[in-house]
Amino acid sequence: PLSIDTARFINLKVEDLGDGVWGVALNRAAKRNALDIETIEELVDFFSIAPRADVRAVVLAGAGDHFCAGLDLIEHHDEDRSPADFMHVCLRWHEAFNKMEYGGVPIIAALQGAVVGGGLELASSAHVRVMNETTYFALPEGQRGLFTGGGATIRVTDLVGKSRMIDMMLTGRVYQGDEAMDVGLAQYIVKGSSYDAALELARKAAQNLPLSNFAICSAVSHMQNMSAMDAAYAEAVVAGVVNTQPDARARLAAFADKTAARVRRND
Ligand code: 1HE
Repeated sequence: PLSIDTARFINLKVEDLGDGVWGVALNRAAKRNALDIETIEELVDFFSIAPRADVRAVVLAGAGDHFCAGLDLIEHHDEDRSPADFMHVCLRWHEAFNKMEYGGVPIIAALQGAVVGGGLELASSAHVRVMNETTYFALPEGQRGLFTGGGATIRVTDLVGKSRMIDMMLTGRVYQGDEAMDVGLAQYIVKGSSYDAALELARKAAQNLPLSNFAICSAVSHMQNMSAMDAAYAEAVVAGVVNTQPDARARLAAFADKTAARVRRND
């Protein structure tokens, strides 16, 4: 496996949290974790290495009171970019976010405060989103004279559906609390620390076999881009590999000899 040199990250705080769980936190609280070029490059870096570095799950977080304010508007203003320049910026965002969504390493996002614009694009590239009472979601691009460029047209639309996506962009609608849950922006809402809750989920996911997690956090996304026929075929092929992995035999044996936990309803 590759090793991860945590010291080389500047805008990200990268930490080994033990048992294969890693923390990746946007670390520019003073700028509300706005996504500048350097931060995106560091995300590309980390998520290029993670699948080959025995990373079994990631908690994706933001330092301070807000998860992420989206595109660094000051950098964008100062750079006064050409269309081609900004296209290439967006392509780097896609590089980072595709590596997250398709990389096969479970990513649990811990959300607090603003999850807006590109911040929502980043959050929607994670596999699980945990919010709390402070979390709010919006796409302010329309109001700023901008458009989404980091995959929101695909991933946020997947989460909330086309009509809600267009409404968010047109009117700047803010979703928070149970309503945000109901429309699909997050899968968990907790009182207090979304980080602690996300870490607990990451620790749980990290106990699965890595090859199972690879399939879950890569194949499902790939299959969405396929025809139903191709997806069914790909599913059979993936299951052929995953469901016969030698490491699964001990888990199957534990079920057979009745030592494995049974699936029960919640109390
Ligand atoms: C920033 C950014 C930023 C804050 N780029 N510097 N995204 C937005 O339209 C969201 C813009 N930000 C906000 O609405 C607010 O800043 C927040 C709700 C996130 C936080 O509010 P608040 O009152 O806590 O902070 P603040 O006083 O507004 O900002 C604190 C500092 O963070 C300040 O810098 P300072 O040097 O003056 O202290 C802000 O300039 C800085 N800051 N947000 C740069 N976004 C690939 S296309 C994607 C398109 C988009 O993402 S559009 C995103 C739009």
